[in-house]
Order: sequence, then structure tokens, then C-alpha cells
Amino acid sequence: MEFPHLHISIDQRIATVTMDRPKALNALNKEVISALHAAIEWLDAEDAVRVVILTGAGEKSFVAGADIAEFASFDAKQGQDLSATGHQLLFDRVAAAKKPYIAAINGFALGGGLELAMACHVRIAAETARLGLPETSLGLIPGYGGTQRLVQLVGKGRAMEMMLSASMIDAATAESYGLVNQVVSPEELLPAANAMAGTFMKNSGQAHKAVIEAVNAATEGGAGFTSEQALFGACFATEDFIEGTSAFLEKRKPRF
Ligand code: CO8
Repeated sequence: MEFPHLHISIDQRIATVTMDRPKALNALNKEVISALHAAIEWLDAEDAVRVVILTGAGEKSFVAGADIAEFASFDAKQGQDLSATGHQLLFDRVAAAKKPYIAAINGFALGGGLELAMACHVRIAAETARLGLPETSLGLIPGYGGTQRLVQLVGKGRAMEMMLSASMIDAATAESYGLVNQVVSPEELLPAANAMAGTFMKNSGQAHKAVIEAVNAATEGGAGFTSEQALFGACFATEDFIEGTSAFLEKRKPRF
């Protein structure tokens, strides 16, 4: 199967999905989100696949976020709709996949990129990876589940610090926070992800599906997710959003 901006290989029942949009450090625009949605649907139904590894092409970036140029001119309604559609097509969809998803974080995982990695079931990072939710530097909040999933993974205090500071953390810090399960050298990233997939595959695929469903029953879809979408949309009606996104596109620091 062919999907725009994605390369998919299947070996020993492990599928590796590589996101490849080099001109924007693999940033997620509507086309990539739709392609990932279609790929997840296909992989869920594909008996030849037991575990999925999601990674970014090249060594620089996993995903550098949602595509800022795509939404910079949106109003509040469009912002909220974009967030809701992204949740439905991609972030909630990967979290609810029938098979385990391992994010192999090969570089920047920022904003929507870290949110995508957090929607996966486990994460392995290259020691060169940098992770963060920089949305407040754009006058925004994380709008793809980050306010909820980051708190679940690292606890409220660390999540608050990461979101309020908009700072990136390195892979070793991410491991110490529990944000990633393992850190390896860049060359070892895909071998380590395949090795982890191999340990999963010794066990029942039916039971994997049930584990994912049971864990999600407690962690997915609560009021916080709905609140995040509304608050994310509201940010689009602010001067800070215009200043933050303009500053990024003009390659300067924002003045809030
Ligand atoms: N969107 C669009 N284009 C991007 C993005 C992005 N998120 N990130 C990088 N690019 C583009 C740059 O504009 C640049 O393009 P060009 O060559 O045409 O100028 C190219 O990729 C290379 O980037 P840089 O030159 O900036 O590379 P550097 O090595 O200097 O810096 C960084 C790398 C630090 C990753 C830098 O690119 C950066 O800060 N990127 C933005 C990171 C960010 O703020 N991400 C969060 C985006 S907002 C978000 O994800 C919201 C999620 C919720 C959304 C819900 C609905 C939309």
C-alpha cells in the first residue's frame, strides 16, 4: 500500500512506518494526518502485522509539531475543528489501535510530534532526541492531547514545567521522567525498537488488544481532552497567537 509522505515496510510481522516530509522536519499537515489515519486503519486490519514501529525519516526530526504555516491564519472555530479532527483521525486513533505502537524517536519530537509519540503505547528515543511541548511560545496550548497524556506519563509538576517553560528536554531527562522507556544510540534505535517488538510478539495479540483497551478505559477520552480542544480553539482568537505564530514564520522571538 502507498500513503503520501509515509514509507511502510513489513518484516517478520513488524511494520515500520517512517514519516517523511523533510522540508518541514516532518511537521504534521492535513495530508500527513490523513495518510497516517489511513495507514493505521490498514495496519489494524492486516493479519500479517503484530506490532507497529513509528519513526521519522532522517536523523534530525521525528516530528517537529503540527504544521504552523497551515494553521497560522485560522480563527477560533477553525482551530478547535482542526484539533478535534486531528484527535479523531490520528491521536485517539493510534492510542486505540488494536496492535502495540512503539514510537522510535529519532530527533525532535515537539508539539504535535511529542503528542503523537505519547499517543503511541511505548517510546524509545535516540540519545540525540529532543522533546518538548513548545506551544505556549506560539500563544497556544498543546491541542492534540498533550495536556492530558504528558501529565499521565510524567506527573503534573514536570508536565506543568515543560508546558509553561516551552523548553525542550534531552533524551536522558525524558527517560528519567518516564516519558520514554529506553534511550539508545541513533544507530541502535530501530534495532532496539525491533527487539522490543520481538518481546511483545511472543505474547497473545488478542491479549495485547485487550490490554490496550483496558488501559485506555481509564486514561483516554475524559473531560480534560474535551476541555483541551475548547481552550486550544480559544487561543486562536488572541493577539498572543497572532504574535507567536508570526514570530515563528518570520524567524524572530515573540514579544508577549
Ligand atoms: N511547522 C511548519 N514548519 C516547520 C515546523 C513546524 N512545526 N518546524 C520546522 N519547520 C520548518 C521551518 O520553518 C524550516 O522551513 P524553511 O527551511 O522553509 O525555513 C524547516 O522546517 C527547517 O526548520 P529550521 O530552519 O527552523 O531548523 P532548525 O534546526 O533551525 O530548528 C526546530 C529546528 C528547533 C525544530 C525549529 O524548526 C522549531 O522550533 N520548529 C517549531 C517547533 C514547534 O514550535 N512545534 C510545535 C508546533 S505547534 C503544535 O504542534 C501544536 C500541536 C497542537 C495542534 C493542534 C491543531 C493544529
